[in-house]
Amino acid sequence: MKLRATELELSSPQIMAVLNTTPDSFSDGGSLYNDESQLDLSLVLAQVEIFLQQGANIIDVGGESTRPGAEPISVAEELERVIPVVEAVSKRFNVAISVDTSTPAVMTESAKVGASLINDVRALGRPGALEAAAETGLPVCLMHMSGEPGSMQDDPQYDDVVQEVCDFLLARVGQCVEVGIDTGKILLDPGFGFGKTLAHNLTLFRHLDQLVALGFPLMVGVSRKSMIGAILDKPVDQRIIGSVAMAMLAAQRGAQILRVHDVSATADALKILKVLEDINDG
Ligand code: PT1
Repeated sequence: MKLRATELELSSPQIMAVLNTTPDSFSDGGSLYNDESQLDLSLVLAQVEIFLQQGANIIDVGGESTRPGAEPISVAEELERVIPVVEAVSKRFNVAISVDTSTPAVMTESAKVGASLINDVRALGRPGALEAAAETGLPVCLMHMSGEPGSMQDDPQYDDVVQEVCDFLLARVGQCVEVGIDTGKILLDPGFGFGKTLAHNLTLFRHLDQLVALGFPLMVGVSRKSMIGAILDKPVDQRIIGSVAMAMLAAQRGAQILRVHDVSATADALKILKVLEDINDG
């Protein structure tokens, strides 16, 4: 799959580092803001440099929080947060940049300033998103979410969560193909924590092979999420080891992109996995 500046090697698991431009991220809120509560591009570039030294392959830039309970922001506000960051990172570093957005205008404008991948938790479901994404020519990651962040955890229900997530994602792939997005440019993501109970998340994880079998590169994001908090009974600042363990298991089960906050720890875990798998190959 072709991403700007780098041909992404998806045969070995890639690390996507989360760069939150929101002042209220659930795990690292506001760390890129200066004392005057302004998003500070020099802090952004310093953070990206650290991520790259730690082994990140992709930088995921998001301006709208989608954690449970989060409310949408205006298009103007999202553009104002995201576009300068994508532009600055793209000018400074030769790294693939993904833009975590559901907003057509943000897709269009980010592509112009150097984004390599559109990561949409609403699977291009907003009006105009399919067309805007197709127009950019960029690869897209389609994620499953049941409901909207503000209410998605109120009472999630499925008859068969694995089947329903697979059916939803394949239907969205169909929509993409209809607007001219090449199937070779599509990634899928089951959307851990997006309108799912702990039991739903665990069932999906146990059956990750069924998502891999759909035939598209799989993205998995479990980093620091409440599902890990629920298993460990630990607050968000004590979920790193659990997150890395789960990311490593996802990689072993065939996930090609791991969306993480803790790049260095995840990179170590993946190195262990890689040498073990190389030994199996030899
Ligand atoms: C994800 C993802 C994402 N997650 C993709 N994009 C978030 N492709 C943002 C919790 O339960 O998994 N895949 N963009 C962050 N969203 C959440 C959801 C954060 C749930 C926290 C929780 O704590």
